[in-house]
Amino acid sequence: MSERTLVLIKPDAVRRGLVGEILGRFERKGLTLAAMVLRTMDGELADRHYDEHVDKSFYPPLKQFMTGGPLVAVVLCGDDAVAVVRALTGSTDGRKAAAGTVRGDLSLSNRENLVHASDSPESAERELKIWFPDLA
Ligand code: FUP
Repeated sequence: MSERTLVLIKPDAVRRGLVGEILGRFERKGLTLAAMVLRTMDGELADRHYDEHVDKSFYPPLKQFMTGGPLVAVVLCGDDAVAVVRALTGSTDGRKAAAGTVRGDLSLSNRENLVHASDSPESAERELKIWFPDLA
């Protein structure tokens, strides 16, 4: 069933020149772009986006990282897009993520892990409203 999901290509990926590499993996899989913007998160947006994490001990350095430079926010569409994008992204810690995934191939960090991807269709709808409120 066709779905939409939110992907953030994080500031480390922009800094390292990996936006094309990462976006290309999703495009080659067959997912299609529905929206895309280069944007720097402010603290308020970070707190909304990471609502479930704001009280965690790792949140202050995560917030500093995520607000520290521009990122690329993308809406991707396709069959089971949420699960497919999560599979291509890999597990959170780049040191442990499987080879063949974005994080497994390109990240050596549990924080600077290149990509955010919505973890459920419900999260995707919540996050899409935050990042692309005008998208139909
Ligand atoms: P994920 O769904 O894989 O992006 O991971 P989580 O929602 O669990 O975590 C969100 C972000 O918090 C991760 F992408 C990186 C950061 N994080 C840390 O910095 N330290 C941790 O111990 C766990 C997560």
